[in-house]
Amino acid sequence: MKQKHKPGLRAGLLVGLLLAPPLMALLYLADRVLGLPFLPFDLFDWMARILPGAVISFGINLMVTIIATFNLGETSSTAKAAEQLMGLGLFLALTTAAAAIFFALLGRFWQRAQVPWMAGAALGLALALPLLLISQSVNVTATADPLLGLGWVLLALVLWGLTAAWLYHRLDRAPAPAAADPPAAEESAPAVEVSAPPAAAYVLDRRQFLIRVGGAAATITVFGAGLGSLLGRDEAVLPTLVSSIDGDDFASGLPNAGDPLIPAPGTRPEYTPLDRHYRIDISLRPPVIEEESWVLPFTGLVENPLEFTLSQLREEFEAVERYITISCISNRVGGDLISTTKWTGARMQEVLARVRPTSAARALKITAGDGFDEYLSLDMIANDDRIMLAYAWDDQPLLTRHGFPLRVYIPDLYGMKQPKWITGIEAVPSHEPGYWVRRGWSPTANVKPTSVVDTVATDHVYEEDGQFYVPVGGIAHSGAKGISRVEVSVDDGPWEEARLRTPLSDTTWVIWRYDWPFAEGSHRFSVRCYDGSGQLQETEEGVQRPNGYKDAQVGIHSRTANLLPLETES
Ligand SMILES: Nc1nc2c(c(=O)[nH]1)N[C@H]1C(S)=C(S)[C@@H](COP(=O)(O)O)O[C@H]1N2
Ligand SMILES: [Mo]
Repeated sequence: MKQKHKPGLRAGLLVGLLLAPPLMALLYLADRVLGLPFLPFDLFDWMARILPGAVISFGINLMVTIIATFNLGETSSTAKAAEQLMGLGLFLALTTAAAAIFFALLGRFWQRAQVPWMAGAALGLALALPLLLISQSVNVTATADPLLGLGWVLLALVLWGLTAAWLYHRLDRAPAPAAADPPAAEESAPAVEVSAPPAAAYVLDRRQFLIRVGGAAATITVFGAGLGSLLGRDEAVLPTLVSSIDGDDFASGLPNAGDPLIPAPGTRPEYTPLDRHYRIDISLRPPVIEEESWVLPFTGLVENPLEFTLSQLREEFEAVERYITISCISNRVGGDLISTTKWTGARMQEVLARVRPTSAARALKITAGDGFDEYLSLDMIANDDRIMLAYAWDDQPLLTRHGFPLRVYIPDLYGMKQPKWITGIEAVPSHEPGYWVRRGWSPTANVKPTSVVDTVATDHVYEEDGQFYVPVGGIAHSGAKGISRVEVSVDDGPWEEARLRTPLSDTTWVIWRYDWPFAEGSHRFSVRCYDGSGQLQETEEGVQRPNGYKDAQVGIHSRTANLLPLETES
């Protein structure tokens, strides 16, 4: 047997890397099957709460840019997946660093021949305690008894610590790799030799032993994660009744079905299918709220504080239906963080009439199941009967990710002002900055007019009276201000008026279409819009930041298309 060093920092790193995936897989399995907390996501969500607004907005911007630049797919789901990966990476880094430090300390201070069990348990506890506090403060998905969650986290991490201690001991006792062994032969050995008698493990050298541990870790990971995703239940999305309006595939049933203007082929669906509605929120997974245990307390400066159940909100108030486009303030010009669906809910004015705010009340503080909050001024409510507490989207109860059981709608504001998963409303004496405003975003968050070229339908060129045309089209949106005019410019030529389709409502986007007299070659199509009051959209590219706060991106959207020569009949 050769001279060898005690396992140290490097061995600890390796062991940490090997142990993290099975630990995460088991946590995931328990999360999916028993509703226990999933620490990696909690860790990420907690970081997102405590990091300064500037760091968060830089991160969001960078991610949205990367997704757009590399065309990685639909922004909100891609971003969510990327964040979830970051959560796993963060947890892996944390536990690996802990294991490395643990090994380094043992290498210096543990001289005995026994397994350092106590030290391992202490390591597990040292990690479990802060993680429990973190989970306690941000977790909104665990449905199991909190006591069970506490026990499970302690158990899982102490087991992890004990495993690290045992591995330390085994690596310490194992012979160093024999110089004569050809390393290639070792590396190609199967990871798990199931049939090998356990006693043989003791004569394995460090490298062989670690390969076995890696095999076992991989098995547990695949088993845990696989079983977790198999057994976990996902939310069913009923098919959207009225779906895409896209060229010939023209939907009826929408309020503007009779409008003669057919969108240019390739224009996004005027009514977003529910499973394609963008989604943005502050947690890696949406809070799980059970209808049976949910009530809406309406308290604070009111003469008649009440608690509403969901069925009371549905039955005791007129059900208002409205087609609505909402957009995220982080949407880029031409981005996909904007969608349209039909909302159903109770008028906030009517609900207020029941609780009767006192004369001292100025605003409503709306709190949400994920720790999000926003303020809504009573003046605004008094002036706008469209503000609603919505419980249905697309004629079905809100999906969990879109705010079940209740969310608010406030016309003309970006999504950041409109809490989902409402858990309480309180009348308060003053309007305060809400969640995103405290992190530096616009205190007003009024939607800015924006227009997008969705399509230059080069494969739908048609002839009329001896002239060829290419259909160009897209959307224009301005919150609740309406769109009065859309103009298109080709190759920086004059702005020409586009035709507008009647919108689904005065709170949705407008579909526009412009049929351009065909000319061969590469051409750039740009669009701009005017809101309902005739105000031209902002045309300079960038983010408008009066007073230093962060606001939506603005600017002209363009799309370049290469128009091939038409085949002419001879
Ligand atoms: N409780 C809660 N409500 C929230 C958010 C959130 O993180 N938590 N995000 C807001 C933001 S930034 C946007 S853009 C909209 C998006 O709504 P959607 O995900 O249903 O499309 O929800 C808003 N309401
Ligand atoms: Mo947003």
